[in-house]
Amino acid sequence: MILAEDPAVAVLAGSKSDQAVVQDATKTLDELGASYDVQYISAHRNPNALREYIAGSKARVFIGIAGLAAHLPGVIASATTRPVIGVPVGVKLGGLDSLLSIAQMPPGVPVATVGVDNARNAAILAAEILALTDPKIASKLDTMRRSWR
Ligand code: RP5
Repeated sequence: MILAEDPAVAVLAGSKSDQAVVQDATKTLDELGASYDVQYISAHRNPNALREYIAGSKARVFIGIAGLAAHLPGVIASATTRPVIGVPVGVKLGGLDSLLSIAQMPPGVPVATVGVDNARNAAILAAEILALTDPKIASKLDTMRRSWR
């Protein structure tokens, strides 16, 4: 884990039951040299704590991971203009419920949505955003791409 006073990515999940998906994100962020903070805060059960966390965070990108009626990424997007990437978790209905909850945001409040349980893609996309201003992360992304050829 890359320790930093102000982590570049905030990885937020709705429940500890999402932990396996969270770990896919953090493993990839580690691989790409992006610092992050992980918090489990439910948009439904603890909305005030979620808003407080977002207001106090200096993260440049948010990853919101949630299943079922997955409002977490959308609520994060409602509280910040920084980019938000949503990861639907396959809890019921093959994750279609959370996929649609995350992808079908109203105009003006976008959440970049990856596939069901695909937290690795969320981490890569977050790193791509950071790489716009961070050459070290850009170089790690290039190395990762080259390793697939
Ligand atoms: C969502 O509901 C969470 O993100 C999780 O995927 C799902 C179930 O949560 P728990 O009831 O296990 O806390 O809010």
